[in-house]
Amino acid sequence: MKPFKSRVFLALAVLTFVSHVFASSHREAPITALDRSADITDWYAFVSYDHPDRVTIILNVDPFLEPANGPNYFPFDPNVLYEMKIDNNRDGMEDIVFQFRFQTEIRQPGLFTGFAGGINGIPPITSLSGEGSAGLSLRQTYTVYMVKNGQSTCLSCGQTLYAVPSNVGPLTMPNYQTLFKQGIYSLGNSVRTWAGTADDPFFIDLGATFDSLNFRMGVGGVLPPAEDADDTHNYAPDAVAGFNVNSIVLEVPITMLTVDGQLHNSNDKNAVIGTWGTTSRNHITVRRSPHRDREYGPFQQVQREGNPLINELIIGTGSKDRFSMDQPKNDAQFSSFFLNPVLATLFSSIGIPVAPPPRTDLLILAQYEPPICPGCGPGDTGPIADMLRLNTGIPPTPLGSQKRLGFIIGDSAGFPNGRRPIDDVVDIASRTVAGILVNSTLYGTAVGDGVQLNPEGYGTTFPYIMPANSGRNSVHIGPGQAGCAGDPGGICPTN
Ligand SMILES: [Ca+2]
Ligand SMILES: [Ca+2]
Ligand SMILES: [Ca+2]
Repeated sequence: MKPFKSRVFLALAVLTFVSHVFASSHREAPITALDRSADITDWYAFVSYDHPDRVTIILNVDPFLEPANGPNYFPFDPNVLYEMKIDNNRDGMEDIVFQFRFQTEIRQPGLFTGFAGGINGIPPITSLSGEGSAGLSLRQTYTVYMVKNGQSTCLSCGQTLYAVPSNVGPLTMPNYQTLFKQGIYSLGNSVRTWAGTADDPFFIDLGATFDSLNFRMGVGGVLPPAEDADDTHNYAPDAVAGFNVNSIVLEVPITMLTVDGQLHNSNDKNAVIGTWGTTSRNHITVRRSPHRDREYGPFQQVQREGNPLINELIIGTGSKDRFSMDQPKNDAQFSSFFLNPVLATLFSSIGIPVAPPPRTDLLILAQYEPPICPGCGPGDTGPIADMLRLNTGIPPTPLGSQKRLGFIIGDSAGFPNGRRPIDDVVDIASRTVAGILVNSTLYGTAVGDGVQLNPEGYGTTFPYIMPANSGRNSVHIGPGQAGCAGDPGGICPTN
């Protein structure tokens, strides 16, 4: 186990009371901490910045992929069913499901590594298929199906989709950006897909967070106004910097998702969809050494993610596996967790004013209601269900005008109206739990970890993520190392 992971593991083991607090969903539940390829790290859904008639959905799995970790790097698990689910009639049950399955081939079985180039007569890898792909020994293809009204439709059939491998290094993959772009596939009807290893867009000062909320900024993690207003620099080290993640990205027309197949303005309740991602495995695994395992039986859900907030900040550790494996429509069983969230108590104990329970304001994350669904009346809320709700009638905020604090400061195309890679979920979620939506004057303390952005940047167009970090040449950012503003030499604080 690597030192970094050891530290994370220790923090998880010791600080069980905050173990699920912030870390997006990187190893947050007991079962998925042991089943990393089925571990959903993050779930995003937003109206495409440059196609306001489409929605982009991102399902990220398999946390903390160290880019140098050869020789096999990070294939998707062919035994996992990866799904994106959409509720479009407010009953908390899926109406449309996009299913992804991966297959692995070993094209150079005599080779010691999954990827080679510029060595032993093998040319550098410049293509996912055909000429220039010979060194791509461990190669994955994938299929995409859509299930709607009980009918399963193959969206990928007729072409071969290749997953983009991790960025091994410049000798093996001299123009990785080209491979990244080759992974974009049009499936017809304005549907596009991309799958592969990418930079993890999530950002957080994980070490400070797990040190019992020992943030480095100000007193008790309260950002000074100038820093809080700065969306362009980090003031604390991003613990996820330089790590990769496995990413599945899908872009579909909004008309493919709404209940009646139409576009709606933001005041129409039918503009709002509920979204979540799941991973599942077969009911039975039979071990047959020295032969491969065999998988049998219907799929069983391993994990789900809708809002990063509810999964991470609200559900108690003892209920987390049950939460992971259950359906959103059954989430009323967990309602006590968010009507009186433990995290609010923690904030209160370090001097941050918090709204008193019961916290019915947090129900906007679990039900269809204003302000995310202004067209929803009392009869439209649906069951308490953790889904990332997206009002498809709210146009995307142009790239230069997007704010990391999203919806809570008026950038209404940001979390918790859907979620974009730019959204600073740690800060938004902290402030939401404190009660900023109840009263922004009383409970609007600028809680934050000082990490404001993904140091690897953001994609400006589909697939909106950044290429994987280089195995040979990428670095991480820690306390005392370069990568932060505000200190001489851009050194991240150790305080
Ligand atoms: Ca439904
Ligand atoms: Ca990153
Ligand atoms: Ca932050």
